[in-house]
Amino acid sequence: KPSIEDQELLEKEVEKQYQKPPMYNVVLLNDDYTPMDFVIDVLRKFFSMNEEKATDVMLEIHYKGKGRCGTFTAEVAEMKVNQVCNYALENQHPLKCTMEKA
Ligand code: TYC
Repeated sequence: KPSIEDQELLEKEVEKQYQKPPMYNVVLLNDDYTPMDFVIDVLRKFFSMNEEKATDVMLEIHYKGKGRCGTFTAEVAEMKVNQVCNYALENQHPLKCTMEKA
């Protein structure tokens, strides 16, 4: 039979889980046409990366096929994906951006 202390610990764990919202990675996909500088621009503009970090992430996407731009709640991740998709469309680049459960 679990002790009172054990039960209290368990309740605290359950409570913590309810307070944690599900998180999502915003992911950029590689393609053959989007200029590297444009991807760096996107990472700096929408994900607040400095030049060095943005270049690292861009190259990771370029060589590995995809890369994580950041991790957010569902609402914020959706907003980032929309912003990036619209910006790519406006500039006529085929850059693809999606979100996946973290
Ligand atoms: N592969 C592109 C090129 O060689 C660069 C690129 C990087 C494109 C990342 C998309 O998400 C991307 N110009």
